[in-house]
Formats: sequence, structure tokens, C-alpha cells
Amino acid sequence: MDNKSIATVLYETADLLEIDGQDSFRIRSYRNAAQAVENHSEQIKDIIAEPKRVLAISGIGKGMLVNLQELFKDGRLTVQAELLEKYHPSMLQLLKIQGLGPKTISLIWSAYKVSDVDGVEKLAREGKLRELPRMGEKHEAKLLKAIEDFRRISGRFLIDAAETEAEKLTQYLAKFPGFDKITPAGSLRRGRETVGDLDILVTGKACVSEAQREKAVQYVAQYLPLMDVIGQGDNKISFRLRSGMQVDVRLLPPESFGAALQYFTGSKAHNVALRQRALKMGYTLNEYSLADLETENPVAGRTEEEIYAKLKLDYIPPELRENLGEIDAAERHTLPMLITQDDLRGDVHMHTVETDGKNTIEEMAEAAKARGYKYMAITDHSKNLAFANGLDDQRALAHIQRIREANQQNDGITIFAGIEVDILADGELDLSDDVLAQMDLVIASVHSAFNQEPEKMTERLLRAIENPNVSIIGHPTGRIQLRRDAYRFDMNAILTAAAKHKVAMELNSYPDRLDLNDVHLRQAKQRGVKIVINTDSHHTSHLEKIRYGVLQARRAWLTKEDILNTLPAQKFAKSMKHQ
Ligand code: DGT
Ligand code: CA
Ligand code: CA
Ligand code: ZN
Repeated sequence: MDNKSIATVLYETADLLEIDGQDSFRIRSYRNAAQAVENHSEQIKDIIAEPKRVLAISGIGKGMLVNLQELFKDGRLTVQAELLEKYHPSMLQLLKIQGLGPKTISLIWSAYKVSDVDGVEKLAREGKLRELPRMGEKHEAKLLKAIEDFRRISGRFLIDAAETEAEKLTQYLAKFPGFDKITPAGSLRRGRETVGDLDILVTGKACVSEAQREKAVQYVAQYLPLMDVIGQGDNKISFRLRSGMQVDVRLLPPESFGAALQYFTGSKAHNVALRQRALKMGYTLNEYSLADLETENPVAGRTEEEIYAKLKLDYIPPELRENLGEIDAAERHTLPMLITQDDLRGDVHMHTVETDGKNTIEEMAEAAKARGYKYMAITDHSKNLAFANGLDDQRALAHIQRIREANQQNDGITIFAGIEVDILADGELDLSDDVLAQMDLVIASVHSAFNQEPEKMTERLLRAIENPNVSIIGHPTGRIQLRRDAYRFDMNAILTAAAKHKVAMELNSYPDRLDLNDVHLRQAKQRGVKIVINTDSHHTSHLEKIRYGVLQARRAWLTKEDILNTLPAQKFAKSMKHQ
């Protein structure tokens, strides 16, 4: 359990206590502890065995320590579990609706004993909520709109959240005797930036006979974070988790595992095209097997590899299965050698305590070295980002000095001195050219005035690209997934200019950004624009998020050659000082 998951449980518990009408002191102690855990720079799981160190965190007292210990021991909190039993776990969903806080939920519960989203929606439509104290017609309409937004957004989850849920469930499933192989399929396996529902495939001895499968399905249904079962069959169970995520678990006999994995990995468009190819070659393809059309005898099914091979195709990596030319390429043996994490030799976008990061230059360097990187860059914010304590010219120069010293002290990794400079509303950069020229690399990013007209935003970005000190455009579209749309501009004009001025585009790996996305990355490649895959880490633990960027790059057909931070340090440094 990482700090963020612990904080979530504590926040939820605070809200539930408030719904339950408990005293405010107790409620506050949970909120304070949640905040303390959330902001704590070391992971609680690493220090939980040493109570003194946990108690040293301000906001955590003896009672809370006991809670944390229970969380690590049992994976749950009795206080929360009891409240969830009393009010039903659907209450947690309700709390996620914008503008619907514990107080209102408590009122609704007292009056109508309703604790789920559908129920509250119904009450609002029937005009029953306006009768509650401090509610009115306007309030009711607003709530209906918020429920609509919630449905739209809550339908999908970020890739990292989906991955975490999949890993937890996999660990649980692995404990059942006779489950030999457990694999996520669907959009998660294809590395999509968001996931609608989880598709988990299981095979092994326990999936062979009907009696065994029945027992196995019963075991799955006992999974603790499960909220309710949506459907259950002989070899499948669908359920909703407390997080709101839906899951399909399928039990498969080993001889059709490959066919099922192929089918349920999708995408649907890829499957349709592949089945057409199979038919043309005299086969049928479904989730059970690839079979001869006439005799119906299976010719492949145990592995995906044998299915693609029988269809006279090179093996197609899951990330490419979107019916965007991959089947043709597999036939002609021209699939790209996709980038892998091992190809990356450095991460060149990260922040430190000097601005809004949580670790020092040295700590970031140690963490980067531990990952096996040969180089890295410290790129703190500039002064326009006042809330992040951004650097002005003078502080930036002093920071360069510190980075250079740290670089001298540290063997085994090259620490480049960089900056993430704001592109101001008119396209001017936030630091003087003189200071920027002294940097090893300059990432220029938009962090303000997102709502400009597209023409103005395009001009703004073009000006930044034309500045000879700029090496990379950071998180180029500014989108925050499930929260904020990209700002509007002419992507083609920007890519053309970037190619001309040899400015690279960032692929920001932070899961809520993943910016550029797969479509834009492919476009960039076609225009000859180079990419740099970064994490934008604000903590040493963020460096591992690079894998989401790598997945996105693979979805865009990118190879080692398309990505600058696969270069050796000297060559990379040169590519940053191009103009
Ligand atoms: P998601 O869950 O919206 O993020 O996206 P997927 O791709 O995981 O879609 P999902 O969960 O509806 O279905 C999993 C896979 O099952 C999908 O990628 C392909 C396969 N599949 C589902 N429905 C169909 C279908 O009607 N025809 C074919 N050929 N395949 C399907
Ligand atoms: Ca899915
Ligand atoms: Ca599904
Ligand atoms: Zn930024």
C-alpha cells in the first residue's frame, strides 16, 4: 500500500464518520492524518515497523498509528469497514460527485435511506431533494448535472489506477490453488492511457471441470474490495470494485488460453480485421481457437504466437493492435522494433525542493542512478509559477551552480543543468535569453492562460519554438486526463516548425498527462520531429512512471531512433543545443 492509497482510505473514513454524525474532533484527526500521509516524502510502508518514526510525523498520533498498523496487517480498517457495512459501500461513489459532501449525503440518508448514485439521481428527478433543509430547485438541477459529469468521467480510469487494481486482484487470485496463469487483457494490455473495465484471464487446473470452476468463481466473489457482483456464469464473473472500476474475470481451459488472450486483448477493430483474414485463408477465429472452416478442427489456440503464425503474420505486440496498419506490416515483415524501457539512457525532466519537488538534487541523482540511467537533468520551474516557488534569473543561475557541483560530486551519472521555463501568454519566455543560454537544456512549457483563441495559442507556441535556446516543448497540449482538455492550437503548424527548428516534443509520462498522446506522437514521427520521454518527477518515487510513457510511445509505433534520450550522453547533450 503506497501513501496515496492510505490517504484515500483515511479521507474516505473521515467522510463516512461525518455522514455518521460523529464528533468533529475525531473526523478532523482522520483528515489531518490523511493529509500528513499524502505529503510525507518517505513511504509509510517502509517505516511502519518502527512506530517511533511514524509517530514523529506531525498529524499522526497513537490512535492513528494503530489504524495504520491494522491497514498494513489486514488490508482494511475496521472503522471504515463497519461504516461501509452500515451505509453500503456505494456511499463512496456518492462522495465522488462534485458538490455533494458528507453533510448533504447524511441528510439524504436520514430522509430516504438512499446511499447510491442511481438512487440519488432518481430522488432529484422526482423533485424530492428540494424538500430537504438547505436544498432547493437550483441545487437539485446542479446535482443532476454533476451526476451526469460523474458518469461521463467515472466510466474510465487512468492506466496507473487500472494497473494497481489489476495487480492487487492478481495477487489475490494467485493464492487460489489451480490458477496457474493470470493475465490482464483488454485495453490495459494494449497500454491505453485510460481503461474502461478490467479484463482478467485465468487458466490452470482449476478451470477445467465445471465443479472446479464453480468453486473458483466462488473464491473470486470473496475478494474483499469487491462491491457487488454484476453477473456470474459458468466460466465468467463480472463485478464492481469499491473504486467504481468494473472487472470481468474469465476462467479458461489451457488449450484455448491463447485464443482467448488474443480475443479479449482486442481491440475490437483489430479482431474484426484479423477474423476477416482468417476467413479468407479458410479458418474461423474466435475466443476458443483458430479452426479449419470445413472440418472445424482447431489448428491453434494454446498461445497467441501460434495463432499469428498460422495466419502468416509476424507476432503483433498488443500496443499496436488497433487496426491502424499493423496487420499489413506484420504480413510484410515491416513491423517497427518498438522502443523499450531498456533503450532509455536518461530522464531529463524533474523537479527538486528548490521549487515544488520533494527531494534534493542529490536524492534525485541517486534514484536515477539506481534505475541505471547514464544521465538526467534537473529542470525546476521559473518564476511565473509563483505557487511552485519558481526561479527568477538570479536563483536560476545559483541553481545551475548547485547542479554543476552535484554533478562533480556524483560519479556514475551525468547531471545536466536544465530548466522548465514558462511560455508566457505572448510567447515570451519567463527567463532572460542570457540565463537560458547557460543551461544544458531548456524545456519550455505552458502553465497559464490556457483559454486563448487557437490562433493566439499557436503563435505563442511558435514563438517559443523559434527561440534558439529552447530544446524541448514540455507536455505540449497541456491536457490533464479526465479533468482538463488540451488547449486549442494548430498541431500541424507546431510540428512543422519543431521539425524545422530541431526542437523536440516531450512525451510526458505522468499518467494523468501522457502528453503528447499516441495519435500526436505518430504524427510527430511522420513529420520528422524527435521525441524525449520524461517523467516530470516531483519525487524520487515518480521516476518509475516512465513505463507509461514507453507504453504510449509503443502505441505510436516509435522506435529507439525516434527518441533522443536513447542517445549516449554526449550526443544527447548536443541534440539539446541544436541552433
Ligand atoms: P475498454 O474496456 O473500454 O478500455 O476497452 P477494451 O478494449 O478493454 O474493451 P472491452 O472490455 O469492451 O472488451 C475487451 C476486448 O474484447 C476488446 O478489446 C475486444 C474484445 N471484444 C469485445 N467485444 C467484441 C466484439 O463485439 N467483437 C470482437 N471481435 N471483439 C470484441
Ligand atoms: Ca476492458
Ligand atoms: Ca470487458
Ligand atoms: Zn510543467
